[in-house]
Amino acid sequence: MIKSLASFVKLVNKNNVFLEQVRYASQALPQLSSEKYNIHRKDFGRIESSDVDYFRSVLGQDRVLTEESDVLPYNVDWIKNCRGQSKAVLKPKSTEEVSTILKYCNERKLAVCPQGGNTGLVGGSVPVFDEIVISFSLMNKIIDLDDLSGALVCEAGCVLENLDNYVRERGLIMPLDLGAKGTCHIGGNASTNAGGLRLLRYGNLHGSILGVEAVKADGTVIDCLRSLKKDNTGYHLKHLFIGSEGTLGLVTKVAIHCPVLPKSVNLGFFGVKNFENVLKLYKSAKSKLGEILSAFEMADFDSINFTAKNLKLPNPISDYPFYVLVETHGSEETHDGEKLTRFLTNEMESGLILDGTVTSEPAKMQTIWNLRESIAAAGLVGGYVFKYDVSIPLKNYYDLVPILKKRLGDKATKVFGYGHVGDGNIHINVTVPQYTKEVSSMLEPFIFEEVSKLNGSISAEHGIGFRKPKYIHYSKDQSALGLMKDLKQLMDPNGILNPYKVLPDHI
Ligand code: FAD
Ligand code: 2HG
Ligand code: ZN
Repeated sequence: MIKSLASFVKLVNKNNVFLEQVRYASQALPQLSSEKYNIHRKDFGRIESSDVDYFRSVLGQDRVLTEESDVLPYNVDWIKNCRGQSKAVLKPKSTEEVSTILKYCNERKLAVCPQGGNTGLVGGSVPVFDEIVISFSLMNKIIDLDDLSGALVCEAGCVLENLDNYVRERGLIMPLDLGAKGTCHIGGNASTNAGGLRLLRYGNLHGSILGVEAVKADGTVIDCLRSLKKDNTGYHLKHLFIGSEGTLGLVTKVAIHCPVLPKSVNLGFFGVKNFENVLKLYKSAKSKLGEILSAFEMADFDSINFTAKNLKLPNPISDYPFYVLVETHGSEETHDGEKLTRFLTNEMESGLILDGTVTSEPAKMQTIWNLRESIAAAGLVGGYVFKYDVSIPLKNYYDLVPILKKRLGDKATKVFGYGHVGDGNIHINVTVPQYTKEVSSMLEPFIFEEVSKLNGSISAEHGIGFRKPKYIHYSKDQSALGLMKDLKQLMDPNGILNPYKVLPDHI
């Protein structure tokens, strides 16, 4: 049954090729963030040549970048919406160096912006004014892997895909996977509490991360780098650094639990008539596939069609209003095959699945995943894309897409919705020929108000960063914001860590 459903996928695309192509496709630079969003510089020190001399004395000549052309890529975010004005990039190689740099910056009140792979989608990874960029790209050592417990300990600058390749060779996988895996760092993942494609199965990073080492603003190294699954000794401090987007401390090392490499993997890509049927299919997948279900993703027609056309990727099935991607991770091929066959037979007969392809061949699975993972980049080809990563209770999950289409009319090239159904997280992308304040103000705060009315969260994955502090109150109560402010004051009294991000000015 499964084999007879399989259709042929001709082209195999190497992962992340398009990520880089899109990133460097346009030479146009975004307007300075401070001007675009009318931000006022806070009262920080200004970097002087004596500071550069000091940094060079700690890091050496080569690991302090000050040439404008060298610094530029660190000033511009992936989506090309934000541009900072940093004059210096520091590239530490050890925790001790990070600590020394921060102690100095804190004393001089020099603001810093930590940067991992710079794939963040909310402007958090680039400076706004002249914050000094601290890049983790040279802190990329794997420290230890316990293949019995699955605990991996590594430095913050390890690229997620490199870690995944490393642990796979040893019978394990990383507990998270995302389209930016070839570029993003594990430290960036921890700092954003990244979700991704298999959160449904392996949970979020607050669960998978066993411990962290982080450096506070004053240079104090906080050692919470335990590799234990259970450790109830007092406050769970690691959580302060997971998802705080570099505003409470700089993550220098991570201990993370890696699940066992599944022996049997299957991937289905199905055409579905309407969104109601997507939800019915999800319910059925949960009950019929049970513990082997590892991903349940959906994309509407425009998401897939636009991506296939813009990035010249093959769509292995014909056109449908909705697409669903179902993946299983299991340990026994026959057992998984039987379950999958039952699910498919049932849902093809019931009409929930109109057509589709199922495969366990790595190259074919890669082609399907590549199409899904490339949706994020498709909107950047020849234009600009407003991105939202909201979570909404499932019954209203897709409601905002038609509402926004109607609201924007021909002001938008496309409005499409896709995402992690299993996590209640939809990505809404609005593509336009270029960024304009007019479209921006038609979208914001409207979309956040609607999400709030639906009891959702204004950010399910990408965080608050630079772009959303003024909207955080739609998802955080005043009492919680007050505590966030107190924690920030306690851990970073001079406010030098990633200023203008996450916390709104007035709480
Ligand atoms: P950066 O972008 O460099 O930084 C992100 C934030 O973390 C910034 O605020 C930065 O200051 C801070 N930071 C970085 N490193 C450190 C550190 N060591 N210590 C303290 N603070 C630090 N996100 C998802 O959650 N799920 C997805 O499925 C997903 N898919 C994506 C697909 C594409 C194609 C792209 C471009 C992005 C996607 N993202 C996704 C967003 C992004 O990849 C994640 O947020 C990722 O975790 C960022 O990692 P990074 O190393 O690039 O961090
Ligand atoms: C995804 O799930 C990412 O593909 C990116 O979180 C979403 O770019 C986006 O809107
Ligand atoms: Zn996502």
